[in-house]
Amino acid sequence: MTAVEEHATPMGHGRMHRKEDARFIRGRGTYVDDVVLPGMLHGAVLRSPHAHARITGIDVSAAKAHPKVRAVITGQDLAGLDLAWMPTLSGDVQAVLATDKVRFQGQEVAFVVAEDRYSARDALELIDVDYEPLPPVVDARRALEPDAPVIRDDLEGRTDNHIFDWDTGDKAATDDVFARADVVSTQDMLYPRVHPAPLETCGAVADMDKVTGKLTVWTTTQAPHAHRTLYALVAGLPEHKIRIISPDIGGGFGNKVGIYSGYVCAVVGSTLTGKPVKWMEDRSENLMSTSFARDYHMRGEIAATSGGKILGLRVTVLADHGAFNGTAQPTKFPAGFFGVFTGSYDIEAAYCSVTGVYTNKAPGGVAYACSFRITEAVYLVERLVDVLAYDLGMDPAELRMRNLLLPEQFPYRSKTGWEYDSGDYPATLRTALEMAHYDELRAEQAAKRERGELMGIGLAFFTEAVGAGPRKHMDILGLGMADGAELRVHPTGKAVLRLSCQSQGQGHETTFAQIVAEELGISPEDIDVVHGDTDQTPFGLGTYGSRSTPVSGAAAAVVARRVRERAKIVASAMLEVSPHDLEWEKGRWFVRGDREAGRTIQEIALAAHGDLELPEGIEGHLDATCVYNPPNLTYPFGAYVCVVDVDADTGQVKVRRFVAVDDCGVRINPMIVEGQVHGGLADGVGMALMQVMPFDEDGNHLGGSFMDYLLPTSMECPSWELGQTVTPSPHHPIGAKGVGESATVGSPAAVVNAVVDALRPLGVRHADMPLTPAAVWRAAQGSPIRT
Ligand code: MCN
Ligand code: CUN
Repeated sequence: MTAVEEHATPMGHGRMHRKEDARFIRGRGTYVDDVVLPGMLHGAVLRSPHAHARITGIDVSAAKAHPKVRAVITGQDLAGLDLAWMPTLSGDVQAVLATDKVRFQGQEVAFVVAEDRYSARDALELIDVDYEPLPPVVDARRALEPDAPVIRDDLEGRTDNHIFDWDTGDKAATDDVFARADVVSTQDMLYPRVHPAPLETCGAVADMDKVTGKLTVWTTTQAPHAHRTLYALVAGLPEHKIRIISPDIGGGFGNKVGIYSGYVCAVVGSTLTGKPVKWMEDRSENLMSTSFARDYHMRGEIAATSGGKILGLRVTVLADHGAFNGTAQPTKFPAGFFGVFTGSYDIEAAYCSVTGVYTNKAPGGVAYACSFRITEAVYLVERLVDVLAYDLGMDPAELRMRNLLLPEQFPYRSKTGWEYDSGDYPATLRTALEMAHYDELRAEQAAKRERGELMGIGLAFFTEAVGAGPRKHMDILGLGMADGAELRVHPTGKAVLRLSCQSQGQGHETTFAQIVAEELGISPEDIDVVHGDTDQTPFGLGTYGSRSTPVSGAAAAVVARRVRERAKIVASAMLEVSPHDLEWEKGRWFVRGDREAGRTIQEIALAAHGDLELPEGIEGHLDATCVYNPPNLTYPFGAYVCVVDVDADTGQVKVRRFVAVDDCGVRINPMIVEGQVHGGLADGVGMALMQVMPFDEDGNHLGGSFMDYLLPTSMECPSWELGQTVTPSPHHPIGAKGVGESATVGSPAAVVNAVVDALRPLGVRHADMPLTPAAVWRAAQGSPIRT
């Protein structure tokens, strides 16, 4: 048994090595592109070169004449099948293949199915599309101008680019607080458009079996069950004849929540040709056309007393949703969970309004470790607190400490209606400040400033809301946000846990086995986790918004406890005592007062399948199922301290240190949690310093490769210094909160706050991400500084 480190608990929660890594590090994973079926054909997508243009004609005859081409599909062909448009996750519609217009550069226009990938690509060149270019809307602020071109003229009666207005909080009370505040600090800021860019791009292998009528789709999806239901609704296929398999996934980060045109075209291609059809995007296609993240233009105002007591927050947001409103948010939350923008502070009033607009850019918006837009919300409030500290001439740590919620205020109902479940915020911030040696850092900074050197210390304190539902308040396209789990215990006491969520690298095969192991006292090695196959797993909404641990993790614990209760009844028959006289210790039931008289879970499992006369309530095995509908979200939180050195002459930022103290309640596998935090911190450094999806004024996408769209590497990252506090969630069966997105949510603000702090002697109060050397240099030169 090498998989368990010696300091780990032998079973259950602990730093167990990841079970799935045995195949990943040997190159034995099975990703969508590894799926090869007999007679399989290959699809390729023809994409629009224009950001906005009317299609006046498509000639596919030359492509069809290509000797290796089996089918060419256009929007008109799909219209004949009533498949030209598909619903988006936000209840809008999106073109599968364009019929009338193209609305962003890279939009899908035609699909070629050929005998091999190269021929499919070659044939794209043979398709002749007549475009009549239209002026594009690239800047969200342009979208609402009266003379702006109307992007979505496909929608009936549509005369502008407005999608939604949404607000939250109490406007009158907030205005009131602002009217009597000593200080009001205002700051415009942009959270730029970024892309999740997982290592594996998106793709699908669709196989329509005309004999059985069964459609099997191997596909990159974070939510296989939701995809199946959507295929059923969109294509009118019977749901029991659809099987979605999400095999090993090479990173999701939100990129694999939605359904993309290529998936649907692969299904249509397979239906038309009678052969399996594979479609895999290349890197540029992934960066150009699949879900973006952020793109929030925010104006924040923070009101406070001159002594630094924060009174209120007022926020307006212009949200750039691209050409189709495809963001994956629970239906009642068009701006996601941005409503938690009041952050971790005890304030009197808050109000926020968000306006969503169409632009000629790719749709999307769930993506990139966003916790449903909490990344934007945390960035806003944490930047505002620093701006306020700047205006008040106060230390940002002291300002935060003075305003953080106190442990006795939990459960805390925020001014925008969120019920934070648990926390001891001051303790977490203190831990981070101590780990960083904050006072010494400030002294070092003062000495450096004397010498004209730029060193910055940035703080962020974040609160997240993860684990959507409950289903009563949260659904996606009418599907309530709950998750199922099934646990089978074989006669020999080995178990199989079937889950509705799906790992993209988070280590579910390990941690979910650990949850059951802890509950039942079966070794995690003896518990297999099955996920990502709708034919093999119970219904549920999948993995995103760090909801797997809060929802499916709870389901796993509950279903294990059900098995334990069933085992108790069987044990009572075995021991010939009343179930009431039995007591549980990890792995066995024993007779109260007589520790020797007991039966292990393995013995009980065998007996349940054997010839024992089974008592009422047990038919013959211990298996159980459960659907977990969470009573509330879980609210993980954390305190981050970032230290940077800035070279004023080159604008180069070096992240020297990064202290991250996370509280995600009970940690199932501390090593996996730390890995999640490491990844999220790297993401945050990337977004703060280098990542942005740029467009020129014609709507040309300028970030179509990793030469243009920069991702952070180990070179840009310091050796992370992690700490923890543990405040269990009171409503989660094992007290765990989600953590997968925490570090991405909290870290960008810490990095930006550090860089702006470094530039403080130059009078810089704010600078927008990404803080590339050019941006930092310009800010250091004094123009343009955004105040
Ligand atoms: N965990 C734990 N103890 C806790 C909380 C979590 O041991 N208290 C473990 C979990 O059991 C799980 C992992 O940490 O193995 C992450 O759990 P959770 O926070 O529930 O998040 P999800 O599993 O739902 O993962 C989704 C989240 C999201 S939304 C994005 S985006 C992101 C992230 O995970 N995408 C990732 N981390 C990623 N990590 C990898 N490697 N790849 C991605 O695509
Ligand atoms: Cu917001 S990206 Mo993750 O929820 O899959």
